[in-house]
Amino acid sequence: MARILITSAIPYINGIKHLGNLVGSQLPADLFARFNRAMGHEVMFICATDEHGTPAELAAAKAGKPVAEYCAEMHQVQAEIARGFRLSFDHFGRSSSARNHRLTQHFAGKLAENGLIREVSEKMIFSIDDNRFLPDRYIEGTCPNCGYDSARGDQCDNCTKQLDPTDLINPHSTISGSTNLEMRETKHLYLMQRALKDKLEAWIDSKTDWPVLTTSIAKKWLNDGDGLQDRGITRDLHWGIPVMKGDQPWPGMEGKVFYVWFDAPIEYIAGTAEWADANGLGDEAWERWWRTDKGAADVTYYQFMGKDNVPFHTLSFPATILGSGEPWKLVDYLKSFNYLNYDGGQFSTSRGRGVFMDQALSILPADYWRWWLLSHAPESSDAEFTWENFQASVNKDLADVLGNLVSRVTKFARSKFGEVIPAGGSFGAQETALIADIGARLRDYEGHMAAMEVRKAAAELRAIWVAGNEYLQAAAPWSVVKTDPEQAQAQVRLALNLIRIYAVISAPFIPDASAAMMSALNCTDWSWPADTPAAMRLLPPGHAFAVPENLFRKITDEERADWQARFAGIRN
Ligand code: B3M
Ligand code: ZN
Repeated sequence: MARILITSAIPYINGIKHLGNLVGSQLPADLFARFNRAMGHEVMFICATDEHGTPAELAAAKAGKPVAEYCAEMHQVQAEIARGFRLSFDHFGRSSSARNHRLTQHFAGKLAENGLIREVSEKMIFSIDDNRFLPDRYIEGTCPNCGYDSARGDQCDNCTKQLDPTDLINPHSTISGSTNLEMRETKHLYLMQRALKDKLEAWIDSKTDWPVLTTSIAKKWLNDGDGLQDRGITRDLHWGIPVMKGDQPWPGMEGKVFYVWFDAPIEYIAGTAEWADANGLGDEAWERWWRTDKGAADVTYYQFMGKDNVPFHTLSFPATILGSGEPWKLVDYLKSFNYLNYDGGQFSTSRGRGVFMDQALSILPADYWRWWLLSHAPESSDAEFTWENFQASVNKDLADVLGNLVSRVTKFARSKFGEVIPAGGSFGAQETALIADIGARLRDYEGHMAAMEVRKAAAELRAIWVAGNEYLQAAAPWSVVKTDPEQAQAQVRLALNLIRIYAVISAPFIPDASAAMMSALNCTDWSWPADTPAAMRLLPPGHAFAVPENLFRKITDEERADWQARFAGIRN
């Protein structure tokens, strides 16, 4: 049994995420967590809301609420939606937690002790009309790297380059739109990433099994142009983690907070501590996941995120960890995703274009979305959501292939042999061939799942469903029953066992449908079909079952057209 630590990028608190956000981190992380639990591994799966910084302040101001209240409410909203999508976090934490305050201040203190923090008196952009400094998202302008005209003060969304507000060309305030800006003196802390460059490079070079997308982005920012920059890790904001050196005040830093991207990844650790607190466990319970000197040496740590978050996870956060000089766990495997586009354009939170998580659940159950999103995950390139494709996948894969098999088999079995697994006959050549085929495909499926090849895993799972349909088509128990009812009983017995196998192996993708299949089979044995021939005989003759409700319904053309119109823009 392996020990597997999984974190998903923690979504910003400033509103409900769209399906592109979901498929870029939380959903594939959940797939992987569920698979590893099913394989019998010990899993810790952590996510949280990312509550600090300008995104939170701006959204709270827009909602007319104090920022702490806004964050508390939005955390509940996001937690509820996560439950709706069946995201199986062991803990869904908050980066504003006391645990994260303490840990973030701890890391800053260690970095300072190790000589990796310098204080810089610098001129920052001050908005005269807004009477405040304009860090990060309070300022927008043209990206000096790619020319994109809505680059933010901390990062360009177009080319992913990490920026400082002063890098922007033609900057303006996002509060007032004002360009009446001046440079004013203020003091900030910088993390000396340059000093860690060799260590970071050696570490990244050691990751030969990482996806190309991940390492190419990491190396790009490590070596391109002016190379790795020291990063400002403090801000002139009110909302955030107060700048402290461990539990000591930091002279000259009064009234300032840490930069949101400094504290957000630390929340992965803090979130695990929150999990321990919530379960009444001591520090050793979370430290054994994170401290290699306290039991985490045998943990394998996987991170999931969209490509825009890769620089922060391959450079900034590892710089914090390595620079601390303490034995914290570094990520072992970083799975990153391209973007999911929406119907010929981009998903846009600001313009309300595309489907947002709450809206998705109000139209159809989680499994429909989970299946489409995962089977079309933007792995090797950007992917596109279209309603036509969604309708076709749901109707074909879920309703026709899987749903139909379950309903056909259970109904036929009930009508001919009653609601128990029939005892007659024995498996012949066709059944043996199917068992061998499913067994081989299962090993492929496990391989893809373990390698986080999400699309390939989905394709193999679908192929396993199809193989069952093809077997039924060829075996035709509905004809055989007329001439050789014993043989038909054996076929039905196999098919009912196949449904249990489908339930178990499909659960990481479509957990609700799997639960419905298991409950119809009156079965609580979720054991993974490692031994396929044995798994095909697991439900014994005489075992009672029931015909389930239809697992999936089809999406009609009218619905598709209606939804297409409804989600074209401007969320209201
Ligand atoms: N909140 C950005 C995002 O939601 C950011 C991720 C933080 S991961 C530590 O895409
Ligand atoms: Zn750019």
